[in-house]
Amino acid sequence: MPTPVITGKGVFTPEDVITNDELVASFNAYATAFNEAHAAEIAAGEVAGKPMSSAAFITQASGIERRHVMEKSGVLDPTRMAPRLPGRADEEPSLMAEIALKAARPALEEAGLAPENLGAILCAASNMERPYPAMAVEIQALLGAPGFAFDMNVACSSATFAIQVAADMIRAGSITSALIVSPEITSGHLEWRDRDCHFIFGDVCTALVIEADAERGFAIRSTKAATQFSNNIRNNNGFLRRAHDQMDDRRDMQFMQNGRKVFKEVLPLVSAHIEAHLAEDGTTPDQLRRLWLHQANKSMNDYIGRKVLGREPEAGEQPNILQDYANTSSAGSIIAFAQHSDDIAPGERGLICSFGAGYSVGSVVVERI
Ligand code: CO8
Repeated sequence: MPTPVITGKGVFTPEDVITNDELVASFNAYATAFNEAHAAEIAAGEVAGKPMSSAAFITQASGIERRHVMEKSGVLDPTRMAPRLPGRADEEPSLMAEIALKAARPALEEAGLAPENLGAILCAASNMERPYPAMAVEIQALLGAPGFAFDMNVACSSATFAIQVAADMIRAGSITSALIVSPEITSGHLEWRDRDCHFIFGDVCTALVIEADAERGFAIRSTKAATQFSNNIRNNNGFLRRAHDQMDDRRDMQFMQNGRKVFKEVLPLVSAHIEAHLAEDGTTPDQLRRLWLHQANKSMNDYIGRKVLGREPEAGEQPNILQDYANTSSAGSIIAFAQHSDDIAPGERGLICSFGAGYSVGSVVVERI
């Protein structure tokens, strides 16, 4: 059976950066204007006043210090609070396809693989720019790749689940190589007017190339995927929207979560998942040189690192990138892997793990060749 090997990694990072201070200044200007405009209703108890946000809270509660976005002026405009991303004609490349290419090209270059030799392309992300035609098929056309391509969405676990799918196809012999791209334009579906979540997300695109029996890279020893239904992270936008009686823009058409419940429920789920996966793989925690964890919250990662390793993780053993990128959904653990794996020596092992809406947990044990 062929061994799937990660041979190329790519990260496209948008130029625009929003610091916590900039974000909070814009939110507080919006909240102040809202409170002034609704002063009478707020005083009568008919409308809830908007409490102010705080940069100190954001850093302490999440570890996030800044985030990259595709377009910051619209997000920071207190009268708009959404990115300015003009619509495109059908003849033009879609925005997600465009950034997918910017991550895919360096990944293919590192792999030394021409797009004409790709077997499959998976676009794995938490939201697609449109339902169809699949983003992945457009990316395939722009790259000039043969074979087949499809989209998949398992929210934050999209990339690790895609690694499992690609690795299984390579082991089964139906393809000999795959490109996985995760273009996450979270700024489009985050409610920037909600203090509880306005700081959480950022935009990015990651790419991985996986090939059969390559002689360099990271061999995929095993993968494990699991899901368990929960309403605690939810977005109710969808194609039945215009069929519902209430057709206006509701809050639940954007990202919604009960963050505290997610925090409490997902931690034991993930720790148990990783422990079971390592046991099935025959890898002991002390054989893991590095953990590339999902990037949602620093305290969550500290907890998972301690639980999996059975001790305090040493510096560099469990790198975080969330301070610079915030939560980039499915791309987070892949950014950590792409930016913190070059020093892993042949024979050393590591674990990529993502978790989030669904709930979903995906993990991958890799070994440097
Ligand atoms: N500034 C000041 N105070 C605030 C702010 C703020 N910005 N926000 C909340 N507060 C207040 C709250 O109102 C609350 O006040 P009170 O005690 O008076 O009620 C207090 O601070 C504490 O609030 P929380 O209990 O909510 O604070 P936490 O310590 O729990 O921290 C976190 C909040 C950081 C959100 C934390 O709960 C967390 O990280 N949870 C895990 C979240 C997570 O991992 N979610 C995964 C989501 S990602 C995913 O699955 C992908 C979805 C698809 C992508 C969508 C893209 C948009």
